Amino acid sequence: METVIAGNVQGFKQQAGVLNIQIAHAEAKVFIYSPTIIRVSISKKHADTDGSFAVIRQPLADFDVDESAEFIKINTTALKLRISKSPLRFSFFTADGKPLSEDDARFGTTWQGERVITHRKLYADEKFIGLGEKTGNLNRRGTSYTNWNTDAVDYGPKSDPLYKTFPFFIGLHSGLTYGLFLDNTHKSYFDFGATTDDEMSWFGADGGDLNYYFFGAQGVAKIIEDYTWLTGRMEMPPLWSLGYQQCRWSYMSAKEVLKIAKTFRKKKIPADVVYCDIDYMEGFKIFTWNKKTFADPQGMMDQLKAMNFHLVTIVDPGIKIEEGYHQYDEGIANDYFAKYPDGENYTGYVWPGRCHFPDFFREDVREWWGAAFTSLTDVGVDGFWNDMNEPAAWGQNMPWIVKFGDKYMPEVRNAYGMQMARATYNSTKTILKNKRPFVLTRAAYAGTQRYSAVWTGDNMGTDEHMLLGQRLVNSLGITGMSFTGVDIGGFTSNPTPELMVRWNSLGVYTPMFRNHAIKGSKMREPWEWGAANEQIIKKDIEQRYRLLPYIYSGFYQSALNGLPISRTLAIEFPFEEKVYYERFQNQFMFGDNLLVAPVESDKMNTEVYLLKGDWYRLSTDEKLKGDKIVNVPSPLTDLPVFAKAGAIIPMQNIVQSTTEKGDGILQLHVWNGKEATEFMYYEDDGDSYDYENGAYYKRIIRFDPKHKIVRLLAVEGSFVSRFSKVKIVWHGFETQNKPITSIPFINDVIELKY
Ligand code: MIG
Repeated sequence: METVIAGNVQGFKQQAGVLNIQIAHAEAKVFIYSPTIIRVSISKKHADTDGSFAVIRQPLADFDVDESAEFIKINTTALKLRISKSPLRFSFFTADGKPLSEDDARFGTTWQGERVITHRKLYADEKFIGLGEKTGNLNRRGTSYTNWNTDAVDYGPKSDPLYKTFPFFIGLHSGLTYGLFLDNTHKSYFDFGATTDDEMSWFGADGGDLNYYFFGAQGVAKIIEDYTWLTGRMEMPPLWSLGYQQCRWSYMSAKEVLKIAKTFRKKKIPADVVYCDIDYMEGFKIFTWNKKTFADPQGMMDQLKAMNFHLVTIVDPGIKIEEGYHQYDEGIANDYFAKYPDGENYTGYVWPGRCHFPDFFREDVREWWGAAFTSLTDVGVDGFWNDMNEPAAWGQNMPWIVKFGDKYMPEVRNAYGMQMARATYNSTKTILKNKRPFVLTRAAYAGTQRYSAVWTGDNMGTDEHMLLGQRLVNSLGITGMSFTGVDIGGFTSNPTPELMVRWNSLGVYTPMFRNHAIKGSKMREPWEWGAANEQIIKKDIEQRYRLLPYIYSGFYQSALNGLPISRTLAIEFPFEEKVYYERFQNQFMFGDNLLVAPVESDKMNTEVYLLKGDWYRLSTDEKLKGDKIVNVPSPLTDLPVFAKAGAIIPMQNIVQSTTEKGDGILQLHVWNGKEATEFMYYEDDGDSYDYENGAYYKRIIRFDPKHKIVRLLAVEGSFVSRFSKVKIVWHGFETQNKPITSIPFINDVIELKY
């Protein structure tokens, strides 16, 4: 096999917002999307149409290009791109000339057949974070990864690849930050100096264009903001989906589903969601209900609704080959399935037996398939779970000659799950009219945050997996996926009672709080662990419900600027070494104000790295000095969680579900601190799209220690808060304020002196 190295520039021309550069074997195109985002696409042959599953923005119409003897030069207000001509190499600098990322001078971009790789210089102190759902350490330096969406059942703390593809990472060196998104759905590769004598990093794909977006904003949060500007942000999720979710493979009958829901209510353990895994269907046929065990779905749904429960049902891609089955007949009649090159429908075995697979890359197929959700929505289902969409079939090795749309499987495999989630989301959004659907998908590609939440697949019931899961969640957050969760308790094995309790307490601080277990495992519900453990689990779930006003405001931030809910400490402190220590790398900020330290179930004391500033243990108000490592008790009843000095955290009273209105009092918890702080409080009806037309309630809350005042600024938006009173709860103030009083939660400025 010949290796071709990108050679000298033979000519270049600029037209309508794109710079075209010719070399002997290929061409490069350069586009500018914003002062901090430059796109480079290098290809032996660019396609005529320039499509992307991920990107939702257009490049600028025009920009200036300069030339010198050695370079083609592009400057934005934030970035300098220097393209060397002999040979073609790309180097990015800050506006004041500091190197951010440079092609390896020797190799730049190379081809071996269709495989295309770009080699980059590795800086001595360079660290890498990102790539979404990838195992390993927070700092990915010295490791390598492959993107190839896989049904990774039995994955371990080092397995790769898993279910999802997010070819986006952030590089950190010399006090500088940059991001790089390789928008290519082929099997792709990222090597962060794994085996290159610390000389270079490299990335590329088995085919397609070496098409990347370079982000030059300074600050990790700003890069995430730019990345999610480019690829989109999540919409506000339905509030009910932020409550506690109880799942299992499977609750086998309507009777069992109802029994589970009733038990939550009887035991007064808050919950919002119960799931139906594959066994609710007739012979695993998608969009059917089992006639015996789920004989009266409407009756079941009515009872669930009366108990304020929502139901989420699973749908897999595989359509059973069976004449007389509606989806099969229509799919055949209209030619909606993925094909072999000779036009035959591809067949694979999954749960239903022999199956065909909808070609979700076609709009007509997405619409056809999506319209069938009425079989679920008609009875009142409003949550939809997409599984097996890597796509997976028994044997896990779909032939490479299967065709989706006008492309073969290897070219687009990594986007199949995303297209299924897109079909699910768009159609259920239409069907449910002005109600927000909840969509959860296992496979995903960059941009999936626009359609769906994700969970991290089939993990195990071990401490190691609990900590790994937290890293996966934190890392997914870097790549725009804010609504994420893991199977709490571990999917494929039984956790010890201690681990179940600990993991549940961590679930409180996970964007999606879902307990799920494999068929054949021990029952997993909160009351299955003995009376004492049940009380701890219940108390933790109650804590989740108390925090919902804070959590919902966090989701709003995410919808607004892409900042995740669970944030690795590297977002705020990318150059603080301790953040990357193995013993601290799982720590994260949950929203603006809470630092959470995940810890194994058998450790009753743990070391926590507190960032600079002062902190208060959430459970005790004990004050701790930051910028140091502290050893704190970590009993199963008290996960180490700390509020930042100056934290403003809105809470509510305990309710049994998000449908319950509660006592109408917003509890505003404020922790004393030396510096002024601000919190953006956000509320809306929690289940419609009216917020897009101004029906929200938003106000800034300021803590001003200099003037000893907490000020709630005037309200923005037309929504009437569901709280009628506000009660300030002071933490760590010397003169403990007069007894806590509730005052009217009016729309005008509210001032509270202390
Ligand atoms: O072949 O639907 O990851 O959450 O419970 C297994 C049954 C299929 C895999 C999912 C898991 C789900 C299970 N599914």
